[in-house]
Amino acid sequence: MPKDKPLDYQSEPSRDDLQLIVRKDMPFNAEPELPNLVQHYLTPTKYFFCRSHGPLPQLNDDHTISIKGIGLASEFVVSVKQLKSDFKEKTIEMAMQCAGNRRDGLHKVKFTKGVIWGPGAIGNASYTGCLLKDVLASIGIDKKLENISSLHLAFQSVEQCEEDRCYGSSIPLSKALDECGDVLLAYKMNGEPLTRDHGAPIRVVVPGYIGARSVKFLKSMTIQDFESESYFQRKDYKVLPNEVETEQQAADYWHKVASIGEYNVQSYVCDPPDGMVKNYGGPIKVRGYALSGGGRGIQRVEVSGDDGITWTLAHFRQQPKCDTHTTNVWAWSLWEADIHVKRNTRIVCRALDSANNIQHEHPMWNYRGVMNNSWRTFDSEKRENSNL
Ligand SMILES: Nc1nc2c(c(=O)[nH]1)N[C@H]1C(S)=C(S)[C@@H](COP(=O)(O)O)O[C@H]1N2
Ligand SMILES: [Mo]
Repeated sequence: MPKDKPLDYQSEPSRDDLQLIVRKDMPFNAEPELPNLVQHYLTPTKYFFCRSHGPLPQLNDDHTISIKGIGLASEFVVSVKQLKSDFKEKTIEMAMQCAGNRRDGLHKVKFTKGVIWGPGAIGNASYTGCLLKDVLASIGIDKKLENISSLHLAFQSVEQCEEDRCYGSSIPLSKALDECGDVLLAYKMNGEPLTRDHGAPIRVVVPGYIGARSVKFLKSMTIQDFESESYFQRKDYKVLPNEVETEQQAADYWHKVASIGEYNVQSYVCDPPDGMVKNYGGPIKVRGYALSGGGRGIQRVEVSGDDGITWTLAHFRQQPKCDTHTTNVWAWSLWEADIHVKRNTRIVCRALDSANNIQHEHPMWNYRGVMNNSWRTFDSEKRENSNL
Protein backbone atom coordinates (compact mmCIF):
# COMPACT_ATOMS: atom_id res chain seq x y z
CA MET A 1 0.00 0.00 0.00
CA PRO A 2 1.38 3.47 -0.83
CA LYS A 3 2.21 5.99 1.84
CA ASP A 4 -0.26 8.80 2.49
CA LYS A 5 2.25 11.46 3.42
CA PRO A 6 5.95 11.73 4.26
CA LEU A 7 6.74 10.40 7.72
CA ASP A 8 7.24 13.11 10.33
CA TYR A 9 9.39 12.36 13.37
CA GLN A 10 9.08 15.82 15.01
CA SER A 11 6.92 14.60 17.91
CA GLU A 12 8.85 11.58 19.15
CA PRO A 13 8.92 11.17 22.95
CA SER A 14 11.95 12.02 25.06
CA ARG A 15 13.99 8.89 25.58
CA ASP A 16 16.48 10.23 28.10
CA ASP A 17 15.56 7.63 30.70
CA LEU A 18 16.10 4.63 28.40
CA GLN A 19 19.35 2.70 28.61
CA LEU A 20 19.37 1.10 25.20
CA ILE A 21 21.65 0.64 22.21
CA VAL A 22 19.97 2.40 19.29
CA ARG A 23 19.89 0.17 16.19
CA LYS A 24 17.86 2.66 14.15
CA ASP A 25 16.85 6.21 15.01
CA MET A 26 13.82 6.84 12.82
CA PRO A 27 11.75 4.77 13.27
CA PHE A 28 13.09 4.12 16.76
CA ASN A 29 14.57 0.66 17.31
CA ALA A 30 16.73 -0.10 20.32
CA GLU A 31 17.79 -2.98 22.55
CA PRO A 32 19.52 -3.31 25.95
CA GLU A 33 23.05 -4.35 26.84
CA LEU A 34 22.95 -8.09 27.53
CA PRO A 35 24.03 -8.13 31.20
CA ASN A 36 21.28 -5.56 31.96
CA LEU A 37 18.73 -7.72 30.19
CA VAL A 38 19.13 -10.67 32.56
CA GLN A 39 19.50 -8.69 35.77
CA HIS A 40 15.75 -8.63 36.45
CA TYR A 41 13.07 -11.25 35.94
CA LEU A 42 10.63 -8.53 34.88
CA THR A 43 12.56 -6.33 32.49
CA PRO A 44 12.43 -2.70 33.64
CA THR A 45 11.05 -0.50 30.90
CA LYS A 46 14.38 1.36 30.61
CA TYR A 47 15.96 -1.95 29.49
CA PHE A 48 13.03 -3.08 27.35
CA PHE A 49 13.64 -3.19 23.60
CA CYS A 50 11.59 -0.86 21.39
CA ARG A 51 10.50 -1.89 17.93
CA SER A 52 8.64 0.67 15.85
CA HIS A 53 7.98 1.03 12.12
CA GLY A 54 6.96 4.68 11.98
CA PRO A 55 6.54 7.90 14.01
CA LEU A 56 4.67 7.36 17.27
CA PRO A 57 1.16 8.84 17.60
CA GLN A 58 0.05 10.89 20.63
CA LEU A 59 -3.24 9.52 21.97
CA ASN A 60 -5.18 9.58 25.24
CA ASP A 61 -7.88 7.49 26.93
CA ASP A 62 -10.63 9.06 24.79
CA HIS A 63 -9.12 7.14 21.90
CA THR A 64 -11.59 4.62 20.49
CA ILE A 65 -11.27 1.20 18.87
CA SER A 66 -13.74 -0.08 16.30
CA ILE A 67 -14.70 -3.74 15.93
CA LYS A 68 -16.41 -5.07 12.81
CA GLY A 69 -16.68 -8.02 10.45
CA ILE A 70 -18.11 -11.53 10.30
CA GLY A 71 -20.64 -12.26 13.05
CA LEU A 72 -21.32 -8.60 13.76
CA ALA A 73 -24.41 -6.86 12.43
CA SER A 74 -22.85 -3.44 12.85
CA GLU A 75 -19.63 -1.77 13.82
CA PHE A 76 -18.93 -1.48 17.56
CA VAL A 77 -16.86 1.32 19.05
CA VAL A 78 -15.24 1.18 22.48
CA SER A 79 -13.03 3.77 24.14
CA VAL A 80 -9.97 3.06 26.23
CA LYS A 81 -11.85 4.60 29.18
CA GLN A 82 -14.62 2.02 28.75
CA LEU A 83 -12.16 -0.84 28.48
CA LYS A 84 -10.72 0.26 31.82
CA SER A 85 -14.06 0.70 33.58
CA ASP A 86 -16.35 -1.94 32.05
CA PHE A 87 -14.15 -5.03 31.92
CA LYS A 88 -12.38 -7.16 34.47
CA GLU A 89 -8.70 -6.33 34.78
CA LYS A 90 -6.15 -9.07 34.24
CA THR A 91 -2.36 -9.11 34.55
CA ILE A 92 -0.11 -11.64 32.86
CA GLU A 93 3.64 -12.06 32.80
CA MET A 94 4.98 -12.82 29.36
CA ALA A 95 7.99 -12.55 27.16
CA MET A 96 7.78 -10.25 24.16
CA GLN A 97 10.23 -11.38 21.51
CA CYS A 98 10.72 -9.89 18.07
CA ALA A 99 10.96 -12.50 15.31
CA GLY A 100 14.11 -10.61 14.29
CA ASN A 101 15.80 -11.19 17.66
CA ARG A 102 19.38 -12.40 16.94
CA ARG A 103 19.17 -11.44 13.27
CA ASP A 104 22.85 -10.46 13.57
CA GLY A 105 23.73 -14.17 13.71
CA LEU A 106 22.07 -14.82 10.36
CA HIS A 107 23.43 -11.61 8.84
CA LYS A 108 26.96 -12.95 9.44
CA VAL A 109 26.12 -15.92 7.23
CA LYS A 110 24.76 -13.82 4.36
CA PHE A 111 22.93 -10.50 3.87
CA THR A 112 19.55 -10.33 5.58
CA LYS A 113 16.98 -7.57 5.19
CA GLY A 114 15.97 -5.75 8.38
CA VAL A 115 17.20 -4.01 11.50
CA ILE A 116 20.31 -5.90 12.61
CA TRP A 117 19.21 -6.90 16.09
CA GLY A 118 21.50 -8.58 18.56
CA PRO A 119 20.03 -10.97 21.15
CA GLY A 120 18.27 -8.16 23.07
CA ALA A 121 15.11 -7.78 20.96
CA ILE A 122 13.31 -9.49 23.80
CA GLY A 123 12.01 -8.65 27.25
CA ASN A 124 9.78 -10.13 29.94
CA ALA A 125 7.08 -7.88 31.37
CA SER A 126 3.82 -7.88 33.22
CA TYR A 127 1.00 -6.55 31.05
CA THR A 128 -2.33 -5.43 32.48
CA GLY A 129 -5.54 -4.90 30.57
CA CYS A 130 -8.75 -6.68 29.73
CA LEU A 131 -9.06 -10.04 28.07
CA LEU A 132 -9.81 -9.64 24.39
CA LYS A 133 -12.21 -12.61 24.63
CA ASP A 134 -14.28 -10.69 27.23
CA VAL A 135 -14.54 -7.69 24.94
CA LEU A 136 -15.58 -9.91 22.02
CA ALA A 137 -18.07 -11.79 24.22
CA SER A 138 -19.69 -8.48 25.20
CA ILE A 139 -20.68 -7.96 21.55
CA GLY A 140 -21.81 -11.54 21.03
CA ILE A 141 -18.64 -13.08 19.59
CA ASP A 142 -17.72 -16.34 21.25
CA LYS A 143 -16.77 -19.92 20.39
CA LYS A 144 -20.27 -20.62 19.08
CA LEU A 145 -19.54 -18.54 15.97
CA GLU A 146 -19.81 -20.69 12.84
CA ASN A 147 -16.63 -21.77 10.97
CA ILE A 148 -14.49 -20.40 13.72
CA SER A 149 -11.46 -22.41 12.64
CA SER A 150 -11.28 -20.53 9.34
CA LEU A 151 -11.57 -17.04 10.79
CA HIS A 152 -8.92 -14.46 11.62
CA LEU A 153 -8.91 -11.38 13.78
CA ALA A 154 -7.06 -8.57 12.04
CA PHE A 155 -5.68 -5.60 13.95
CA GLN A 156 -4.96 -2.17 12.53
CA SER A 157 -2.93 0.54 14.24
CA VAL A 158 -3.15 4.32 14.21
CA GLU A 159 0.30 5.20 12.95
CA GLN A 160 1.57 5.33 9.42
CA CYS A 161 4.64 3.17 8.84
CA GLU A 162 7.53 3.09 6.41
CA GLU A 163 6.14 0.04 4.67
CA ASP A 164 2.38 0.48 4.88
CA ARG A 165 -0.41 2.94 5.63
CA CYS A 166 -0.65 1.61 9.17
CA TYR A 167 0.82 -1.22 11.22
CA GLY A 168 -1.33 -4.33 10.94
CA SER A 169 -1.37 -8.00 11.70
CA SER A 170 -3.75 -10.84 12.46
CA ILE A 171 -4.11 -13.89 14.67
CA PRO A 172 -6.47 -16.85 14.38
CA LEU A 173 -9.82 -15.88 15.95
CA SER A 174 -9.60 -19.14 17.92
CA LYS A 175 -6.46 -17.83 19.68
CA ALA A 176 -8.27 -14.61 20.57
CA LEU A 177 -11.21 -16.56 22.04
CA ASP A 178 -9.19 -19.30 23.74
CA GLU A 179 -10.07 -19.53 27.45
CA CYS A 180 -6.37 -20.06 28.20
CA GLY A 181 -5.02 -17.89 25.38
CA ASP A 182 -4.62 -14.77 27.54
CA VAL A 183 -4.71 -12.32 24.63
CA LEU A 184 -5.07 -8.88 26.21
CA LEU A 185 -5.96 -5.38 25.22
CA ALA A 186 -3.30 -3.96 27.51
CA TYR A 187 -3.01 -0.47 28.96
CA LYS A 188 -0.25 -1.07 31.51
CA MET A 189 3.23 -2.56 31.36
CA ASN A 190 5.11 -3.42 34.56
CA GLY A 191 2.31 -1.79 36.58
CA GLU A 192 2.64 1.60 34.88
CA PRO A 193 0.58 3.12 32.07
CA LEU A 194 2.03 2.08 28.70
CA THR A 195 4.64 4.49 27.41
CA ARG A 196 4.34 5.75 23.85
CA ASP A 197 7.24 3.57 22.79
CA HIS A 198 5.23 0.53 23.88
CA GLY A 199 1.89 1.49 22.37
CA ALA A 200 0.06 3.99 24.63
CA PRO A 201 -2.76 4.09 25.40
CA ILE A 202 -3.77 0.63 24.19
CA ARG A 203 -2.13 -2.34 22.53
CA VAL A 204 -2.78 -5.97 21.85
CA VAL A 205 -0.53 -8.49 23.56
CA VAL A 206 -0.53 -12.00 22.16
CA PRO A 207 1.41 -14.28 24.50
CA GLY A 208 3.39 -17.10 22.91
CA TYR A 209 3.42 -15.36 19.52
CA ILE A 210 6.14 -13.26 17.90
CA GLY A 211 6.06 -9.60 18.93
CA ALA A 212 4.85 -8.55 15.49
CA ARG A 213 1.33 -9.77 16.32
CA SER A 214 1.04 -7.59 19.44
CA VAL A 215 -0.21 -4.49 17.66
CA LYS A 216 0.39 -1.19 19.46
CA PHE A 217 -1.79 1.97 19.16
CA LEU A 218 -4.75 -0.26 18.31
CA LYS A 219 -7.33 1.51 16.15
CA SER A 220 -9.56 -1.25 14.79
CA MET A 221 -10.18 -5.00 14.70
CA THR A 222 -11.88 -6.96 11.94
CA ILE A 223 -13.19 -10.54 12.00
CA GLN A 224 -12.54 -11.92 8.53
CA ASP A 225 -12.02 -15.17 6.64
CA PHE A 226 -8.53 -14.30 5.42
CA GLU A 227 -5.32 -13.21 7.11
CA SER A 228 -4.55 -9.53 7.54
CA GLU A 229 -3.56 -8.00 4.22
CA SER A 230 -1.02 -5.81 5.94
CA TYR A 231 2.54 -5.77 4.68
CA PHE A 232 3.57 -7.06 8.11
CA GLN A 233 1.45 -10.20 7.78
CA ARG A 234 1.95 -10.89 4.08
CA LYS A 235 5.41 -9.65 3.11
CA ASP A 236 7.39 -9.78 6.29
CA TYR A 237 7.81 -12.13 9.27
CA LYS A 238 8.02 -15.28 7.18
CA VAL A 239 10.80 -17.86 7.01
CA LEU A 240 11.50 -17.80 3.27
CA PRO A 241 13.26 -20.86 1.77
CA ASN A 242 17.03 -20.83 1.79
CA GLU A 243 17.37 -20.19 -1.96
CA VAL A 244 15.57 -16.82 -1.76
CA GLU A 245 18.32 -14.22 -1.55
CA THR A 246 16.88 -11.04 -3.09
CA GLU A 247 13.78 -8.85 -2.98
CA GLN A 248 12.94 -9.92 -6.51
CA GLN A 249 13.09 -13.61 -5.67
CA ALA A 250 11.11 -13.01 -2.49
CA ALA A 251 8.27 -11.49 -4.55
CA ASP A 252 7.49 -14.95 -5.97
CA TYR A 253 7.43 -16.55 -2.56
CA TRP A 254 5.52 -14.39 -0.09
CA HIS A 255 2.12 -15.89 -0.93
CA LYS A 256 3.46 -19.46 -0.75
CA VAL A 257 5.01 -19.23 2.71
CA ALA A 258 3.18 -19.28 6.04
CA SER A 259 3.25 -16.24 8.28
CA ILE A 260 4.84 -16.80 11.69
CA GLY A 261 2.62 -17.10 14.74
CA GLU A 262 4.22 -18.87 17.69
CA TYR A 263 7.94 -18.40 18.18
CA ASN A 264 10.42 -21.25 18.56
CA VAL A 265 12.57 -22.48 21.46
CA GLN A 266 15.27 -19.97 22.37
CA SER A 267 18.03 -19.31 24.87
CA TYR A 268 21.15 -17.17 24.97
CA VAL A 269 24.22 -16.51 27.11
CA CYS A 270 23.99 -12.85 28.16
CA ASP A 271 26.71 -12.75 30.77
CA PRO A 272 29.55 -12.76 29.83
CA PRO A 273 28.12 -10.65 27.00
CA ASP A 274 30.73 -11.61 24.42
CA GLY A 275 30.10 -15.31 24.93
CA MET A 276 33.77 -15.86 25.61
CA VAL A 277 36.40 -14.65 28.02
CA LYS A 278 39.46 -13.73 25.98
CA ASN A 279 42.68 -15.50 26.94
CA TYR A 280 41.12 -17.25 29.88
CA GLY A 281 40.36 -20.86 30.58
CA GLY A 282 38.83 -22.04 33.85
CA PRO A 283 35.74 -21.86 36.02
CA ILE A 284 33.18 -19.18 35.35
CA LYS A 285 29.55 -18.32 36.11
CA VAL A 286 27.34 -17.70 33.09
CA ARG A 287 23.81 -16.33 32.91
CA GLY A 288 21.14 -16.11 30.29
CA TYR A 289 17.49 -16.36 29.31
CA ALA A 290 15.36 -19.19 27.89
CA LEU A 291 11.82 -19.37 26.55
CA SER A 292 9.62 -21.04 24.00
CA GLY A 293 6.51 -20.06 22.07
CA GLY A 294 2.91 -21.26 22.08
CA GLY A 295 2.75 -21.67 25.86
CA ARG A 296 5.48 -24.32 25.91
CA GLY A 297 7.63 -24.22 29.03
CA ILE A 298 11.38 -24.77 29.31
CA GLN A 299 12.43 -28.19 30.66
CA ARG A 300 16.12 -27.56 30.86
CA VAL A 301 19.01 -25.44 29.68
CA GLU A 302 22.49 -26.80 29.09
CA VAL A 303 25.67 -24.81 28.74
CA SER A 304 28.97 -25.75 27.12
CA GLY A 305 32.35 -24.08 27.53
CA ASP A 306 34.10 -26.38 25.07
CA ASP A 307 32.11 -25.69 21.90
CA GLY A 308 29.44 -28.31 22.48
CA ILE A 309 31.54 -31.34 23.42
CA THR A 310 30.41 -31.47 27.04
CA TRP A 311 27.36 -29.84 28.60
CA THR A 312 26.49 -28.67 32.11
CA LEU A 313 22.92 -28.40 33.34
CA ALA A 314 22.00 -24.82 34.24
CA HIS A 315 19.85 -24.08 37.25
CA PHE A 316 16.95 -21.69 37.07
CA ARG A 317 17.37 -18.38 38.87
CA GLN A 318 13.74 -17.57 38.27
CA GLN A 319 10.97 -19.33 36.40
CA PRO A 320 7.39 -18.53 35.47
CA LYS A 321 5.13 -18.54 38.53
CA CYS A 322 2.50 -20.81 36.98
CA ASP A 323 2.45 -24.62 37.11
CA THR A 324 4.43 -25.29 33.96
CA HIS A 325 2.86 -28.73 33.51
CA THR A 326 -0.80 -27.75 33.52
CA THR A 327 -0.98 -24.30 32.02
CA ASN A 328 0.45 -22.27 29.22
CA VAL A 329 3.79 -20.69 29.98
CA TRP A 330 4.21 -17.20 28.57
CA ALA A 331 7.13 -15.83 30.60
CA TRP A 332 10.81 -16.56 30.22
CA SER A 333 13.16 -18.42 32.57
CA LEU A 334 16.40 -16.89 33.76
CA TRP A 335 19.19 -19.35 34.40
CA GLU A 336 22.75 -19.57 35.68
CA ALA A 337 25.48 -22.20 35.38
CA ASP A 338 28.95 -22.75 36.78
CA ILE A 339 31.01 -24.16 33.97
CA HIS A 340 34.60 -24.67 32.96
CA VAL A 341 35.55 -22.76 29.82
CA LYS A 342 38.24 -23.73 27.39
CA ARG A 343 40.58 -20.88 26.51
CA ASN A 344 39.25 -18.68 23.67
CA THR A 345 36.28 -20.89 23.03
CA ARG A 346 32.71 -19.75 22.57
CA ILE A 347 30.26 -20.47 25.37
CA VAL A 348 27.06 -21.92 23.99
CA CYS A 349 23.73 -22.86 25.50
CA ARG A 350 20.75 -24.85 24.33
CA ALA A 351 17.25 -25.06 25.76
CA LEU A 352 14.79 -27.93 25.57
CA ASP A 353 11.10 -27.01 25.69
CA SER A 354 8.11 -29.01 26.93
CA ALA A 355 7.55 -30.46 23.44
CA ASN A 356 11.24 -31.53 23.32
CA ASN A 357 12.16 -28.97 20.71
CA ILE A 358 15.84 -28.18 21.10
CA GLN A 359 18.20 -25.56 19.67
CA HIS A 360 20.57 -26.75 16.97
CA GLU A 361 24.14 -25.77 16.22
CA HIS A 362 23.82 -24.39 12.73
CA PRO A 363 21.78 -21.29 11.89
CA MET A 364 18.90 -21.60 9.44
CA TRP A 365 19.63 -18.63 7.23
CA ASN A 366 16.65 -16.92 5.63
CA TYR A 367 16.46 -13.64 3.71
CA ARG A 368 14.41 -11.79 6.35
CA GLY A 369 16.64 -13.04 9.13
CA VAL A 370 13.85 -14.23 11.40
CA MET A 371 13.50 -16.97 14.04
CA ASN A 372 17.22 -17.43 14.60
CA ASN A 373 17.63 -19.87 17.49
CA SER A 374 20.91 -21.61 16.69
CA TRP A 375 23.78 -21.87 19.13
CA ARG A 376 25.76 -18.68 19.35
CA THR A 377 27.94 -18.01 16.30
CA PHE A 378 30.97 -15.78 15.88
CA ASP A 379 31.90 -13.88 12.76
CA SER A 380 34.99 -14.93 10.85
CA GLU A 381 37.08 -12.03 12.17
CA LYS A 382 36.47 -13.00 15.78
CA ARG A 383 37.11 -16.63 14.94
CA GLU A 384 40.53 -15.77 13.51
CA ASN A 385 41.44 -13.65 16.53
CA SER A 386 40.37 -16.31 18.89
CA ASN A 387 41.62 -19.36 17.00
CA LEU A 388 38.11 -20.76 17.00
N1 LIG B 1 1.45 -0.16 15.92
C1 LIG B 1 2.56 -0.94 15.94
N2 LIG B 1 2.54 -2.10 16.61
C2 LIG B 1 3.64 -2.88 16.64
C3 LIG B 1 4.81 -2.52 15.93
C4 LIG B 1 4.81 -1.27 15.25
O1 LIG B 1 5.80 -0.86 14.64
N3 LIG B 1 3.67 -0.51 15.28
N4 LIG B 1 5.90 -3.38 15.95
C5 LIG B 1 5.63 -4.77 16.28
C6 LIG B 1 6.81 -5.57 16.49
S1 LIG B 1 7.60 -6.13 15.09
C7 LIG B 1 7.22 -5.94 17.74
S2 LIG B 1 8.53 -6.98 17.95
C8 LIG B 1 6.54 -5.45 18.96
C9 LIG B 1 7.53 -4.76 19.87
O2 LIG B 1 6.91 -4.27 21.01
P1 LIG B 1 7.68 -3.24 21.96
O3 LIG B 1 8.19 -2.10 21.12
O4 LIG B 1 6.70 -2.82 22.99
O5 LIG B 1 8.85 -3.97 22.58
O6 LIG B 1 5.49 -4.56 18.64
C10 LIG B 1 4.74 -4.90 17.49
N5 LIG B 1 3.60 -4.02 17.37
MO1 LIG C 1 9.27 -7.57 15.65
